Formats: sequence, C-alpha cells, structure tokens
Amino acid sequence: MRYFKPFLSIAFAAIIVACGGGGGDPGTPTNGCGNNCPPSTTPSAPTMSLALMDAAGNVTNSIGSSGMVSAKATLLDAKGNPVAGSLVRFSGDEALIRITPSPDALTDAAGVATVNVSAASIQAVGAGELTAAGTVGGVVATTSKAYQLAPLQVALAGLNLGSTPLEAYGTRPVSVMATVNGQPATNTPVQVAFTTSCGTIAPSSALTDANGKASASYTASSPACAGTNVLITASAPGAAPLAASLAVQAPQATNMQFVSASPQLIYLAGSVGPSRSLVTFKVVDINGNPLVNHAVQLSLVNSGPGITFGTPGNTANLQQTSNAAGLVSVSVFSGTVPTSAVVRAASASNPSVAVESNVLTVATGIAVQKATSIAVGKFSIEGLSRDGETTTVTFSMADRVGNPVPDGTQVNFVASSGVLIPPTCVVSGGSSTCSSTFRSQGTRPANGRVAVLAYVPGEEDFIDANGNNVYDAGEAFFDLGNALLDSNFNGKYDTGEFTVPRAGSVPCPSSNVPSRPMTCDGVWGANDVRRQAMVVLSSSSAVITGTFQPPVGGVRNGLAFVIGDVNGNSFSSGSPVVVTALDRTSGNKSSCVMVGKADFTIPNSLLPTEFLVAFTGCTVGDAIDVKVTSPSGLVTSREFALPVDTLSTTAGEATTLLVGQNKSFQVIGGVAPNMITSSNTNVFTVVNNIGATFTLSGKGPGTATATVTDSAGATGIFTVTVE
Ligand SMILES: [Ca+2]
Ligand SMILES: [Ca+2]
Ligand SMILES: [Ca+2]
Ligand SMILES: [Ca+2]
Repeated sequence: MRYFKPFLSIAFAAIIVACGGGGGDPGTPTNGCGNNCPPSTTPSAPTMSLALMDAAGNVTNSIGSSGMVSAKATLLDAKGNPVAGSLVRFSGDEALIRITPSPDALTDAAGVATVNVSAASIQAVGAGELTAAGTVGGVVATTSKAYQLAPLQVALAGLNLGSTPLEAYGTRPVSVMATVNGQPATNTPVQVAFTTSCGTIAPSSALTDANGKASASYTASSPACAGTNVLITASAPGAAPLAASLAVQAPQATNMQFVSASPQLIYLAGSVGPSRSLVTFKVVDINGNPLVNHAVQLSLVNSGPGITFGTPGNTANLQQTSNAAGLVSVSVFSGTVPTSAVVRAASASNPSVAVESNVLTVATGIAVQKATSIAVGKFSIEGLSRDGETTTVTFSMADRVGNPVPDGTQVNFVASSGVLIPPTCVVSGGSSTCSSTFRSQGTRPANGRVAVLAYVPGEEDFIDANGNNVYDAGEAFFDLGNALLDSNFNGKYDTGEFTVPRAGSVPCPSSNVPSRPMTCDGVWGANDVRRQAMVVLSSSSAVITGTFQPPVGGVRNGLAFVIGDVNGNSFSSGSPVVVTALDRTSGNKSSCVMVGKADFTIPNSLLPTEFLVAFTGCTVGDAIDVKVTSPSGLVTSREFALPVDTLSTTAGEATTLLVGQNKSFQVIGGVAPNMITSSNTNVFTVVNNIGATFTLSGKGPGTATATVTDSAGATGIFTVTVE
C-alpha cells in the first residue's frame, strides 16, 4: 500500500489537469429544489462534496478539540444521483492529521464514504485541507475542506505499580494511561517518560499503545532500594506528571561475614604501638548482595580484662546499621593487661545469623631479656689498620609471649671502638628488629676485639607459674642490674667499662647476662634488656700455619693448615683461599697435584680457621702453597715443603712370625723405591720385595734381621723372630 498510494495521487492529479480544471468547488448539489429547480442547471459532470462532523454529528472545521471527527464525502453522478460502491480516496498533510482506519473508503448506498480524522500527534498544530477524490465513469470528482487543528489536552491517569510490595531485587511491569482531550489516546500516540528514585526502569520512554496505555518494566536492582518505598514517576509533554510509590521489601540477612581486624595485633595503652583495632563485618542476603541499613548487634566475647569497644571504656553490646556496602565496623581498645579478644556480630532481626572475628591479640609491646638476640653480619672485618670497614649489627626482640615489639621501638647501640651508624635504630614494618652499621676508625683495641652492646628498655624475665601472662607476686624472676659494655670480654664489670644507669642498689644474682654489681633492685620490673657481640678487627696480612698429615702407606697425601690474623683472631670473613701443589720434581715421573677441593673462603668466625687439603704424587722436593687474599687485595702466601721422613716400617723395632705364616708391613718415610732384604732366608723370606708394602714369610725357627734400603741409600733395620 505504501507504494501504491503516491501512484494513485499522481494519477488523479493528471486526470484533473486533463479536464481543464478541478480543485474548485463544483457547487452544491441541487438536492432539495425538486421541481422548482431552474432549467439547464443539471451538472454535466459527477460531483464530490465533503463535510467534517464531530462526535455529536454537528458540522465542524475543528479537528482534535473533542473526540473523533469524521469526514463524510458524498459522490454524485452527472445526474446528481448517489454513486454507491465507488472508491473514495481521502488525503491530507500526514504531519498534521491521521486518517483512520484507512484513507480509502467505499461509498455506501447514499454515495457517502466515511473515515475518521484525528491529529497526527500531540505536537501537531495549524490548519490544512482534507481532500476527497473519486471517479464516476472515468471522470474525476474531487473536493477539499479546510480544517483547523484544535489544541490537544494531554493528561496521564492510572499509574499502575501493582498492588503488592515488590520483593528485594524483584522486577514487575508498570503502566500509565494517557488521554488526549479527555479521551484515551488511542489514535494520537503519547510519549511517556518513566523515572524512578531507586533501581532501574526500562524503557525509560514508551509510546502509548492502541489502548492509550504506556508500559515499562521496573527492577529494584540496587541494594539501596531494598526496604524502602521507591518513587516512580510518569510524565508526558503538556501533562502533569504522575507519581506513586512502590514498597520494596527488605532482603533477609542470610550470612554474616568477618571481614578484617586491622591491625590484628594491638598493644597495651601507653605503648608506642597502636592500641586500637578496627574490626569489620559484612551482612549479606541469600544472593550474596550486601544488606544496607541492616541492624547488627555487636558484642565482646572471650575478652580479657580491660578490653573495651565502640567507645573507650564500653563493654556493653552495641547496635550498628550496615552501610551501603553492607559493612559495620567497631573499634576495639586495649587495656592495661596483655590478653586477647573476639568480637561477635549478629543480625538484630535474626540472631542465628552471626559470626565471630579472628582473635585479636593485645600484646605488651615490651621486649623481654630472654627474647633478645644480637647478630653481626661479618664477624671479622679488615679494620685493624683500615678505616671505613663495616659490618651490620642487628638486634631482635619479642615480648614475653613472643609477640613482636611495636614499630617505633628504639634500640640503642654502643661499642668499645669505632662508630655505630645510626647510634639508635627504630623498629619498622612489624619486623620487631632493627640494625645499625659498625665502622672501623679511631683507637683500636690491641687484640682487635671490639665489644658492641645493644639495649632497649624492656622488662625482666619471669616464670609465669599460673599461666596468666602477667607477673604475680611470688613468681620467680630474673633480676637485672645496670647493663654494661664488657669491653674486655671477661664476663664482668671492670672499672671504666660503660654502663646504663638505673636506680637499683642491691646485689645481683649470678646470671649469664652481666650486670654492674650492686645495681639490682630485688623486685621484678623494668630494665634495659641487652645483648653484647664481638666484632673482630682483622689485620690485612694473614698468619698461616700448617702440618702435613701423617704418611699413609709411607706416602704423604694431606696438609692441615690454619689461617688467622696477627692477633690470633679470624682473618677477614669471606677472604678467598687458594691451595696449589708445586711439582718441583719433574724428573721423577710423579705428578704432584691437588685432590678434591682446593679453593675456600674464610668463614664467619671470630677465631682462626683450620682447613684440610689432599694431594697426590708429591714427594720430597715438592711443596704445597697456601694463598689468602684480604678484602683489600693484600695477598699472604706460604709454602709447605714435603718433609723427609725417617725411614722405618710398621713392623717397628721387632716382630714375630710363625713358621709358614705371612705378615705384611709398610715402609714409612724415605725416598721410594725401597728394597727389603733378609739376613737369613732360612728364617724368613721377603715377598713383594720392592714397594711401600712388603710381606715377610716365616720359614724356620730362629732370629734374623730385615733391612730396608731406600733409593737415597738410607737404611732401617728390625729384628724378625720365627717360632
Ligand atoms: Ca602469672
Ligand atoms: Ca628488677
Ligand atoms: Ca669486663
Ligand atoms: Ca714430580
């Protein structure tokens, strides 16, 4: 039809032009004049007339003012008789008017074709012409009628949000009716916009349908909608907005979750560490969505003395309302006693929906003597005569039950020589430890041994007999006096040694932690917990001593050597050691070489280090060379020449055989090869005569001598008795 319509219109226009006229009013039919009609006025062509009528049947030229307007076109033939069953085409400006149900209609028995005419839209304004055209016997009859579009009054009514509350996160259809000039907007569509105070509505703008109804779908998609009255508004241009509220049900709390305790370790009030932790819970519904504005009951469980929450000093249960993320948080405050605490959160409306927090630990934050350690990075540094050689010194701490001391704890360092940078280190990152760097400079101790003391205000150890984590009167404790820097390492205070003053004035018990005498106080309490370490300032040149291992089967194959510094301390830690075999007897066809590991480093040690190396093929005239290089590059080396061993055998001064018995012995010392001879082969003979190992065989009772002769002409003699 959309293709056919313009074609028809052009066809009609062509016909009208061909007739030499058209478009004008062909005149009013002469119906009603009867026999009194003037002669010769009978039309010579078919005629079309057109009238607009309102709902009441009255002629009008106004469209849209009230209700439906109908257009009635009357088609008469040339004789003025109605033409029945003929097609009439109505047309007009489609931007202004709509013609329904169809622009084409057939004439009835009275020659009348009828259509409905309404405004094309509520925005349409102005005036225009409605045209009706038909044909009779191939002759066109057409006419037009001017009309004025009346202003349209649009109104909304009957906003329908359903009659029951919507479940949380639910969806339901919503609709509104639109009227135009008091009648349902069935012919003139109205664009209706929907908005909501919470959640989503789609489409946000909808046209009225054939019944004048605009429809959309609302979803309470946001957690914030749950448990509230959502306002839904419908609006259309020129109409007063219409609003109504829809109750969205609160979701049911189905799960309470512990989210975090931050931090999980807090310290006694007054400590340098945090004394407050924020404990957070989350309440969710069956879909895992956070519940907003949900009442949550908070209580302290398993809490030690002094623990409070919400506000300092409060231990009573609290009620809080979950935020937009479904979270509730409460502060927990430490008391004055180390302990632990757990917070319980429960739905106020359903106490069975509950959870408990992790255990929150309240630590003293005070270091105890037994938990302290001091560690030195490199035990021995090349600092005896070199400035600027460094090593790290680390002090580690814990409180009485092994909790870390808080960040911010300051550790003091002092040393009997050199400098510590910084002189105090500060615990950070929850590490419960901190470090300083020792640097060689200034006057050195003659023996190269520097004492480094680390100390921090802490508390004395005690035996917690009743396990309550608190010192109680009568429990054994380890009294400490003033901390001291034992510069001469004799384990006790000497005049002139550095001490950290405290107020005590009674004798100190014997302890492996030295104190200045007469500075204890006889009661358990605070003191400086401390540890001392030694740093060796090593000489740049080494002292190398060594001895060959005893010969095995008459052959030397091992050297034990010791590397130290000039004070008998460890040489500098990490110094490389290289051992090489020096074959200086190329003529003997025996290669003197190292066997196994021959490269070492000086380990972390305070004392000289012993090494053991193996070699083979080395004889008198060869040597083993030991070389060590200090960190600054100074090389110390020493050669160990293979010794000439006294010629002997494992038979000793004398040995005894039975007749027919064979016994084996080894040559010790001398220069191989060896020759062994018997003074009387009736008493014994020598088997495997030449070599380091030989065998004597008893032949007959008697006594004879065995003589060993080495290649250098040395001899050894022993007595052999055969029984
Ligand atoms: Ca106790
Ligand atoms: Ca004390
Ligand atoms: Ca001392
Ligand atoms: Ca050789």
